[in-house]
Amino acid sequence: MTFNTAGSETAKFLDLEERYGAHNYHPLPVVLQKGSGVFLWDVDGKRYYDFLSGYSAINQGHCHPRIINVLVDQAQKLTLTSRAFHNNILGEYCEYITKFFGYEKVLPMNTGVEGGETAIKLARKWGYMNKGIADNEAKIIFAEHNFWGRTLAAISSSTDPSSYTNFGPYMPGFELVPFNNLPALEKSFQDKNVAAFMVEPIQGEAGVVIPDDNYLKGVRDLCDEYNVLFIADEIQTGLARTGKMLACDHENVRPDILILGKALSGGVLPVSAVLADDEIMLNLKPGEHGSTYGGNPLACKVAMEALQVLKDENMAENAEQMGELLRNELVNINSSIIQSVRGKGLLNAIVVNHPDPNAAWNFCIELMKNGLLAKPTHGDKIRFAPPLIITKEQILDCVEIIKRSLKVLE
Ligand code: IF1
Repeated sequence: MTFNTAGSETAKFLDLEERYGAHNYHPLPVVLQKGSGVFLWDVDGKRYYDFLSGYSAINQGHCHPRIINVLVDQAQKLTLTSRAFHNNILGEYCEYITKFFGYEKVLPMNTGVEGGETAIKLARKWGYMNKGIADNEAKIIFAEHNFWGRTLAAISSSTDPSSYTNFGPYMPGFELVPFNNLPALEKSFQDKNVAAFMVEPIQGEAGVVIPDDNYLKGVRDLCDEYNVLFIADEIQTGLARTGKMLACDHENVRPDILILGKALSGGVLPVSAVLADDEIMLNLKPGEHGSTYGGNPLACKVAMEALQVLKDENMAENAEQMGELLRNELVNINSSIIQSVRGKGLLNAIVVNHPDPNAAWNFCIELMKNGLLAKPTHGDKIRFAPPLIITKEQILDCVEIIKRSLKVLE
């Protein structure tokens, strides 16, 4: 890695991680120590715009004062009881989040991938109990280039070799169809053992891939026609990121199972949730699913405040407007290096067009030097996803940083 860290504390921290931490990531060489709103500060006190937002966990902005207040307040009272006992916050949270999203029940978990695992268990059990699928025959359909985490089940549905290679054997009962392809989906539904189709409304890890208008409506119709559950993974697209509270709201579509994570805690602690109606959720009996931390009072309090903040501060509307502005400004740069700009709300990506395969990485290093943090994915794509509280003035400031940084590639 070529980045001059002389005279700063940065090298010391990079070295510690390198020496004692597993090498399962390749971060930008920046060491952060503080965050507030749309900004991050490194160990030398340099300020950056955050254009990743913890992979969309920080929709509400870093250390949102209302969320942090609730966190600190509840942390001084009660943090964890396990589900062996009741706590005085869980019930209130269940009522709050089910009414917020319009489902009969919620199952609280911690990470996004656990939400995905939970949804698949629910779909399989519904397949056996409600659809009449024979024992151990249930199938779940996924879209190619899906990403829902890194557990053994999640990598078993992956089409990305770096996710699955050398980690087999894989989970049976998973099948793939192309994303944004309703005829292929309908073909897969001819199999009576299909219990569910699990899909991201916009594919995040794949590089912010937006399906055609009415794709989600089409998925909803096919699922109804063939008695297949529609599982929406809104872990990344949800919670105002794309300009609506849920990305499915753009098409007024209601999934049978909704998975939420990331910004459900505003980036404060891992909180995920699976929402469904009784017909699906009540198949789960005591002892059949759960987790030590799922539904803990600290997480429940934080999640309620994180959701309420999104609503009170109209973050969906701001995401819609600022996203529009950002994409227009990026398109207007008219640089041959930016091959395309795409996105919805503040979930955006650019595709870099340059003969050097390291161009996107080098561009991100230059952005970093100029005070903006973004990360390349799949070599040539860069996600631009700031916190949803970003202002017009800040977006325009960021566009100037992007313009200035492009010069390094020219
Ligand atoms: C990492 C990307 C983002 C997700 C969707 C479930 C999960 C994720 C749609 C699992 C997680 C992450 C995790 C993060 C990188 C990342 C990511 F680069 F892979 F594509 F966000 F854009 N469903 N997404 O996007 O949630 O268990 O991690 O809480 O470093 O692995 P989790």
